Amino acid sequence: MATAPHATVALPALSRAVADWVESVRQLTEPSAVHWCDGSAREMRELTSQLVSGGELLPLNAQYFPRCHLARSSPNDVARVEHLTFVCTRSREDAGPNNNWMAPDEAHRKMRALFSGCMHGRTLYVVPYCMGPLDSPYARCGVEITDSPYVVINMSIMTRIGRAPLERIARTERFVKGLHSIGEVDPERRFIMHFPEELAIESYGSGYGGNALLGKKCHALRIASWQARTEGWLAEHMLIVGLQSPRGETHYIAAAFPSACGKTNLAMLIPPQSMPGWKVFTVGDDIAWLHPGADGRLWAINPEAGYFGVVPGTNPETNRNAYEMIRRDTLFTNVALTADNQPWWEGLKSGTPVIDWQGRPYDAARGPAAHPNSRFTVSATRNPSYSPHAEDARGIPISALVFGGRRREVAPLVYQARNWAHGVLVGASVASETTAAAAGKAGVVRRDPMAMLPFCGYNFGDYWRHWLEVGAKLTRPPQIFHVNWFRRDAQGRFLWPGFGENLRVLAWMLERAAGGAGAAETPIGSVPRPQDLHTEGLEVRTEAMEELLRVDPALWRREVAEIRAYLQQFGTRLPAALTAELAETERLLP
Ligand code: GTP
Ligand code: SPV
Ligand code: MN
Repeated sequence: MATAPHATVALPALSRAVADWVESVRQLTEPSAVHWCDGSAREMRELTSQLVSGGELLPLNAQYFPRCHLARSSPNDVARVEHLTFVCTRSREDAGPNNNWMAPDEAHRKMRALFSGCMHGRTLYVVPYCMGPLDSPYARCGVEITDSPYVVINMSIMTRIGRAPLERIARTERFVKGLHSIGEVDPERRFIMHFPEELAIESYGSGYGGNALLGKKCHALRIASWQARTEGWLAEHMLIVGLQSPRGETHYIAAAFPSACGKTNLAMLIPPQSMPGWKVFTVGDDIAWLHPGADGRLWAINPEAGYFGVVPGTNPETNRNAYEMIRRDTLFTNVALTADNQPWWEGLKSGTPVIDWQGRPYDAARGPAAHPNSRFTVSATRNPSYSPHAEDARGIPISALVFGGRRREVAPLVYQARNWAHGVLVGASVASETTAAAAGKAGVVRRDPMAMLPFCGYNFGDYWRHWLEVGAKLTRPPQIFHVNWFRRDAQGRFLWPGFGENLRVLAWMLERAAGGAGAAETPIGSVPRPQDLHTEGLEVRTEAMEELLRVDPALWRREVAEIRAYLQQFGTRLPAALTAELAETERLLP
């Protein structure tokens, strides 16, 4: 009898801890089959054709969109559900006023009732995954159990799945346990529960990205932020981008903007023609894990391997990289279709929608053709600007950290914080209009500190303290900035052209970080004067530019009062340094 070669050791035999957990979930959920994912291309091809046969995936026009598919979700399941997302810590205070909280026992009981027998007639998929490059000491592993093949395909694009992560898990037998079932896809029976003290996630009743791809927001932000606090690093809702100047120097920036506020676009921007010699390299578009390095700098890895990006607004003018990237090997969710079966969305600027995102004949009276939160899932390797250092095990060093929001008024185009503690206050004060990425009304301004309101797995007061402590460890800390690409004029038009033109602002930041470039000192920080920015070839009227860079003392006094009221709800957990920085800003305001 021949002995099996190493590579064919059955997956369930690799890790005792994983196998035991899978068995206990099998007994609870009672699936008709169990499939351990090896992550091979063949496995994904087979799964895809199975879904195509079953009508759950529609192949798109193979001439213009080879190997692309469309998935349509239930109309009640199109976005994250923040009101159904909970952090279940032993102490309510540890979750903080920024999270919905439920006692762990109660949450487990509730979820057990939902999961009990929920996989009858379905296949249970075991998806071992690694967040971060497999050879990186900063990477972290988990296993998602799901009964949704759509989730499996997404996870295979968004993370590194299969045998290699399972082998890594087997070395320590430590992993994040993520249990997911789409259940009945009923908003009344839907919960996304996090148990940071147990490294566990339980998600029921939704197949949508952030609710169901558990490696992403649930693990890489909520659970990881908790772990990061105990281990001395940061898990952030940030893109990571490398900028090579015409002199040939490359510097990296990490930027936190709330959901659907421009991370993917900034991460892969195309330099304007009037800025020759600049090159842009994407490291990540949504999540950054930041570690203080032995050299006193802050180092970043992107825990993800793909992009789950907003489709509407993507076109060859706003972002040719993104537009080209999603023409092959891409999974679209909730977009519309043209007569010849090409995907269509608002802001595409060509083609005509014939079928809307719900599969009905398109009728403008019923709203947009593509859902405003329609998404693409695509491998990062498809990105024309993917950085050659994106998978470096130790990460890349960060020169500037940027916070930003979507605000029609108040926040200027860009300003630089006075120092790290002030920068933490600037991050903690981010306000932004809500978007279609989460269920609820869009366009409402709310505080979204560090763009982490929906994603921080613990009390914001403790989180800001942790930010201050990480800063104190850095002898060469990144400079901290705030941006707003979304200022509007009285007619509601954007004052700033955005997209590729944002490079002008990033270039100013890098010059500031290197100790050059001028600025006006204002009560809220350093703001460039028009002459401090690269404006050659920029088509913005002088008055618009002045408005974009204006700091209105009356508006800012009101803003300071609102920030103070917001921060006060964190009571004794609010670090005194933030209160002091806010008082300093107030003192500087005329
Ligand atoms: P998540 O994936 O939800 O975390 O979002 P994101 O921050 O990656 O947002 P994304 O880059 O996908 O942009 C969301 C929307 O904002 C899209 O419709 C873009 O077209 C639009 N957008 C992005 N950058 C800019 C900009 O600089 N100016 C303007 N006006 N719109 C922008
Ligand atoms: C976000 O909402 O910030 C996203 C999309 O990046 S999701 O993964 O669905 O949360
Ligand atoms: Mn996001």
